[in-house]
Amino acid sequence: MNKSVMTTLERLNLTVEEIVADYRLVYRSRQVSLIGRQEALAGKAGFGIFGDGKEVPQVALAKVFHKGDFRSGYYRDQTLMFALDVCTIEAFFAQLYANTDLKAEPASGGRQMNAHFASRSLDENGGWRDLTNMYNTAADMSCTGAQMPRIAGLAYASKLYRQLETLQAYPQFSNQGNEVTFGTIGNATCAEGVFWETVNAIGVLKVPVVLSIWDDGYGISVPNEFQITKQDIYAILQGFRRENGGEAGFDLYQVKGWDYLALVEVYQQAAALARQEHVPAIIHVTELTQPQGHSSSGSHERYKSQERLAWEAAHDCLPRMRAWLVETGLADEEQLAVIEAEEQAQVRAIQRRAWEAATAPLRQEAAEAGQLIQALADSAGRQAQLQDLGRQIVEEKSPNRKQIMVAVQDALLATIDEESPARQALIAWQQEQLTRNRRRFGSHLYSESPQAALRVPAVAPVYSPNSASIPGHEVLNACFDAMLAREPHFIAFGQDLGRLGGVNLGFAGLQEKYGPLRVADTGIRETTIIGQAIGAAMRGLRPLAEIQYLDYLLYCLQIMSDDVASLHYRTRGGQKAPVIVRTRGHRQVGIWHAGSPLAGIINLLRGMHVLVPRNMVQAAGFYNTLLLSDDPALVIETLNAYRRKERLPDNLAEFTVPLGVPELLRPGDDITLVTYGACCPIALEAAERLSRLAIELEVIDVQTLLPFDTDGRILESLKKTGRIIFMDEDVPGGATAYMMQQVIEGQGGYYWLDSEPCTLTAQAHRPAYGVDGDYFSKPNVQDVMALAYELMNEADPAHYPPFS
Ligand SMILES: Cc1ncc(C[n+]2csc(CCOP(=O)(O)OP(=O)(O)O)c2C)c(N)n1
Repeated sequence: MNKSVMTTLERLNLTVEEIVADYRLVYRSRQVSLIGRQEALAGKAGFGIFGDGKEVPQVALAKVFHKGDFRSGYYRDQTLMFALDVCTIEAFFAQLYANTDLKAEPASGGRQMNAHFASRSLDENGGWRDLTNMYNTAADMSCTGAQMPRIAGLAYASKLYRQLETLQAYPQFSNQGNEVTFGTIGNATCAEGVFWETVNAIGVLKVPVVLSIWDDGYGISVPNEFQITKQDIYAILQGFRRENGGEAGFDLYQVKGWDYLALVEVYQQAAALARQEHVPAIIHVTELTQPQGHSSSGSHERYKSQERLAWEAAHDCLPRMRAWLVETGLADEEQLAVIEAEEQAQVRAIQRRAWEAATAPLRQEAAEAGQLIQALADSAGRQAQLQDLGRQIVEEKSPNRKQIMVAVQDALLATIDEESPARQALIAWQQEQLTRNRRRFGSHLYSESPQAALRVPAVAPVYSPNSASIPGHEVLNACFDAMLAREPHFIAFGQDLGRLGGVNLGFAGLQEKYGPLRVADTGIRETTIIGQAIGAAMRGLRPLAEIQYLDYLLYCLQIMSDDVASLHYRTRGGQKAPVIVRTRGHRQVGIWHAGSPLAGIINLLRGMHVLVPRNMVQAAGFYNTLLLSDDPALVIETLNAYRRKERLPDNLAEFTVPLGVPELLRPGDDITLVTYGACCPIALEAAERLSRLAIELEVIDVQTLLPFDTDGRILESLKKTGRIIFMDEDVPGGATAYMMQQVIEGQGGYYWLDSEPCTLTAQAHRPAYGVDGDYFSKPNVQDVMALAYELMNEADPAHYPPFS
């Protein structure tokens, strides 16, 4: 063996066996890609995406990935996942075939496309496993760049676990903050804003991240020329470089993706500094290729030139590593040929096993359905038609559940006028399968653990003659103080939250009391404020992330929707991020301080709870509930309640407000008015005035939009009144339409209506500035009165003659 190679191996602490084993893995991973693509193109998978051309840097990365570390990456990382055994090859194929057996496909139970990796942080009961004893991978998403924001938080957790004395008592989450977060991203995705926002946040937070950019020159068909200024991400990242071993900034590395030894060296250096000194690093891995093109959706010959294709063939990291092994004498042709033959055979055998495992249960279900349909044919009039249906489903080579359910329904429709035990048996089987499939594809949208928010016991507030009346912001301040005091994992951050204590002073004085790590300021970076919370929560912390105003939630709605809200669902209960997002809105003035885009929010955030407390005592009760629960939630405080005085409950730290339970604010017999948040005082004032006109409004505060009135209390009110108005400050057809659907359709309110159900909303435009702008943009007391009166006039014109 070449002497200089030997010296390098010694320096890097590498053995020849290890290198050959790495080559074996690189080759194996390539086989997975080749066979996987064939399987997808043969129609055995809906879609296939693979990590070919990116194998060698990933075996180098795997060497420095320790237990307790986290990966937040994307669909090209199969080799890293195989190296760490986070994903076995059998599990990779199971995911390709959408196998819904969680044991076979532990990342998502068949819910995610292939190459969407996830380790299981939670046990079967939703409790945390020892994260320091496993290789962790935050669950992948298909949206490019979505893996970035949470990197800031995953790494931030290491900083807190290292620096906060009180957290040393929780060793299942961290070994003194020694964990590194490894991010991966494609070159083209570096054109997205979320990349830059995250890089900046990591630099500001000074947290241990090693971020790899896999640069293969393209984003599907679009070359770097159209993606990145100067076509060179490394050049434009230079401003982030740490100067002369200083404190601020990143260490930047550039290395060729086929150069095994150089890669090992770079990863060793970067990971050691990140681990020991929390210095972040960016590694630009260049000259990577994509031998099979982007995915199974098309071929890259359509958009890459002959020259480029020839260049890729010459730089493909697999043959280059092979040639290097032979040239340096680390391995010989014969030895490599044996390895390759073994791997070809093994991967093929594993693929076949995975296909059998994925399809056998479906054939079994098809056989059961076929037999039941056959039995129905024997007892029914339309024998030939049913026999055909039964035979077709049984003979289907790789049936899916959709085909089975279609056949069962067709059989039931064909025998609609018959009554027989065979038909009853088929109906029973259909119902059982529907229940199973709903769970198979629908479970874990919310926590199902003993800490689920809906399981937190309600504890009523206690008042005594001594209970003080204080402004709303002081109520919250006392609440947050108590939360910080009793729960060491609870941390809070946001714009102006630290030194100032928040724009409405909810955290005033708490940074001084609990220190700048537990109550922290952040930059103006809504997406990565949420990312910081997601990552921290995935590592056992309990972050409250503040978004200064509701109107700015749109900046981070994407990541809340794609990551937080879907996390528990897309891992089928394997991961959770119990983030509390706090914001405030509704009742200030102007287009961007008084909006209420609730329908957008609740429709995008299924998987989170959305709470809309009308005052700060209710808000405090919700925060107490959330801290006891492991569900993520958004709390929207109402802007005009900070200065209003409220009585402080004596049991401020213990009382809880249950989710999904509306509160009756004022009883009445004539019309039910359903509302929430800042509309509550408006509804109450209108009710007071209407009472003088002999119209009694029953005012109900729903309090939480997600979940919505879980016990059907609004229906009980509607049964009494027969008339209902849904009111809020969203646009027409917004969250009022949702509330109407929940009550009229969901609770069966339709059957109790004496008048048409109404909505009272803001105008379709944004709220105009000023008192009058607000008055004519939002529903006001006079609007409520006019609508309520109109309903009564229609019902009883003699008693309620038209007044205008
Ligand atoms: C937000 C978003 N936009 C577009 C896509 C479609 N898409 C999937 S992969 C991809 C290209 C990504 O290129 P790059 O980041 O260089 O990674 P590579 O696939 O080359 O490894 C695109 C445009 C997506 N998944 N998500």
